[in-house]
Amino acid sequence: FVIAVLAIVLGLTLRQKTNTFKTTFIARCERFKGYDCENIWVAFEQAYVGQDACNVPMEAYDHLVTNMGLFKPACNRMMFWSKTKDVVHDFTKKRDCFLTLEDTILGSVLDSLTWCGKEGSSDTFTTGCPEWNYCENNPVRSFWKSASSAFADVACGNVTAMLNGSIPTPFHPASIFGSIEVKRLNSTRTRSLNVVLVTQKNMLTNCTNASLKELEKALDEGIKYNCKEVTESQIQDCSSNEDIPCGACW
Ligand code: N1C
Repeated sequence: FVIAVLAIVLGLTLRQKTNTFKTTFIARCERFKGYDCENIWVAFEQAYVGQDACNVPMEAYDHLVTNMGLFKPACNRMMFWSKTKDVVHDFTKKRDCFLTLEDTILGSVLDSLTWCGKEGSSDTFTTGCPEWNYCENNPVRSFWKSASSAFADVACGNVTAMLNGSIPTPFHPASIFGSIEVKRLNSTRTRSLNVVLVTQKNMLTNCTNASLKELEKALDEGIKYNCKEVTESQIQDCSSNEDIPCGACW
């Protein structure tokens, strides 16, 4: 009897977890008008539910990411980033100059969430899921790889990337930006990649950094490369001053 009660309580706790996660998913999704969020949830959940949490490849999200029309190109306004999440989103929250993956419906819904499934269970778990580096094919990492691919595939015109000038190697080939997005930029759609190297007062790196030469080399031939060192305070000034036109921020 005690075991039965425990099993029911545990069952309800797990059910609760799925519901809390799903509630967050649907609530965030509904901030975007004109989408069927229940339908998006079903397509999302089928990627990892019932699967081993280290055995969800990025292709598991193909249906969600490629068949549902959730990524629309915004030529000349696309913004990529690596190791600059806070600066970038502080800026994009306040100004309408650029579009990041987190401004699209899927990126916005799943930003900073953790989820996984378990073999033999139809629940979504939010604890006990593998860390980012614990195994390659975990549901969270595979999702960001998949969504980033789709986002880079629609990039067009002049695209921007904010990289971190306060670390020794601003461009990491193994990051999502380096391993997925840069490789998928296509010269028939994308004219240039403009790196904004975000620096602090005590600048550690500048545009001559060796890792940035690697970035330039990794680009599809025909895509122009530019790099500019911009201080964090310059970016913040532009965030808080609507009178500065987007094109004059740096
Ligand atoms: O590995 P990264 O950066 O180079 O990935 C950033 C790159 C961006 O251009 C985005 O388009 O890839 C996309 N992306 C996200 O949008 C995103 N949102 C939240 C990649 N990762 C994202 N996250 C989380 O940030 C993710 O769960 C992981 O933990 C970090 C990766 O950030 P990074 O190493 O700074």
